[in-house]
Amino acid sequence: MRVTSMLAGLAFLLTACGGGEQKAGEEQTTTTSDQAAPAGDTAAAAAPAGEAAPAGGGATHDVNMVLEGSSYKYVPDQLTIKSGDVIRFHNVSGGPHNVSFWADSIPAGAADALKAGMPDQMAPLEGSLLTEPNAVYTVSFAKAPAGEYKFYCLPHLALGMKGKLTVQ
Ligand SMILES: [Cu+2]
Repeated sequence: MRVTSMLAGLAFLLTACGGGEQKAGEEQTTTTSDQAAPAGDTAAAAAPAGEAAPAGGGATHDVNMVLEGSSYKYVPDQLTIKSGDVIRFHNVSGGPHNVSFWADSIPAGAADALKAGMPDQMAPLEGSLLTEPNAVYTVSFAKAPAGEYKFYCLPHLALGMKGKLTVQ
């Protein structure tokens, strides 16, 4: 019974996702202005490379999950990493948050890498919910194929909380 209601909930969320995707145009605008600004974001994303390498030998990147005003977002919501790197998603404010990947918006072979790299999945490609303040969800991109990975927050998908990752 529980499984049935969960699936119904998922179906609803997936439907909601279709509507959210249509906002792509708005995102483009935001992206452009972000790139124009000499924000600290870029430096923060680039800084971890080289130092503080995790066990796997890759770099560690940090992404905050926040509620700013009335908008839920990943900060940064776009980043580029190398295969073998690790991303630490921090529950900063507005949680619970999680990290889910769209099965049709990741490169071929990526699902297997993420299956191994995402702990405590609620469903395939769906990271566990972070309910505790300051909780961290770490995703390993060991053996992750190069390409674009689009991800979203399950509780806040309808509110546009999503991001894009490029693995090199
Ligand atoms: Cu969220």
